[in-house]
Amino acid sequence: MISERDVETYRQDGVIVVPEVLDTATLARVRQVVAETVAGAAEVTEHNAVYDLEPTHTRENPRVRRIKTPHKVHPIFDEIVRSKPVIDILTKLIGPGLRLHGSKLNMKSAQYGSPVEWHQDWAFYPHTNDDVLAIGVLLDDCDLSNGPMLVTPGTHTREIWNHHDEEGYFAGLIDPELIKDEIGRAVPCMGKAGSMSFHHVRALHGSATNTSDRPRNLLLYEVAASDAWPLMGVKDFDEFNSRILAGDVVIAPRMTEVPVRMPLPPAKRQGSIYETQSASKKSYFTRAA
Ligand SMILES: O=C(O)CCC(=O)C(=O)O
Repeated sequence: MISERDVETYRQDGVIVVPEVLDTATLARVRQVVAETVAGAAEVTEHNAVYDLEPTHTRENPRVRRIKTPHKVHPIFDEIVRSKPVIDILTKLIGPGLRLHGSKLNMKSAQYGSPVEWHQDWAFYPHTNDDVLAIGVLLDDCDLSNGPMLVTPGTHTREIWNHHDEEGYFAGLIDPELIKDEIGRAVPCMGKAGSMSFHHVRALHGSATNTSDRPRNLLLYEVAASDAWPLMGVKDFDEFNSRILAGDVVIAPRMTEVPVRMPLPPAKRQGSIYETQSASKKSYFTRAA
């Protein structure tokens, strides 16, 4: 599915987009599951274990910003990340031992879908080594108009920027004043529905509000080499190992020299990245009214 040149580009830039990895039948099935899950939001008025809601959500007019941990919501999400084409690509980029760290489905609805401020995923979940990436499965055709994820090539080998606020609490975003140049060099991850982006856990990225009249749903999987262990610890060893995607259980984490800042003390507003970031005044992207 990817060439040696793609692997080289990933090593150099920290991001690649692989066109149309997901077949059309699976894409149709997953869209159906997403539509059914979103319809269920008419039953809720507050964020819960499944839904992160847009600030303007009501039961009459359900507005979902994120489906949390979709691999726990419906088996199709687990099926996709364990499918052969995806494992083949991950093996080339990370190696033969793989573990799912987490998943999320960011829904940027037409006209109001929320932005995600500039950050590095590594600031949220540092590991013992940085053979960790996120897959972004485009569930809709994505171009500049519907809020593509923007990633700055080459930042995956740079510093970990400060993601804390003035009082020292984790804020989940970087002051845009500190990264003006890097923001200017960001490239959009675009493509046809079914394409997948792969971005390194330390790569700087963010994305704007969707002001177009088309949705932009992005299914994200965070995947680590199985010998990369989360520095925040492992609460349930069986559950941890149930997320192995390829290779054996590992109890000897590989330690490398990686720059780390812990996401502690925890964010004032805990929950999804949207909640965490919303406590900060240092936003870059404009929000829909
Ligand atoms: O939805 C997007 O475009 C960006 C997602 C992201 O960076 C995140 O959720 O960590």
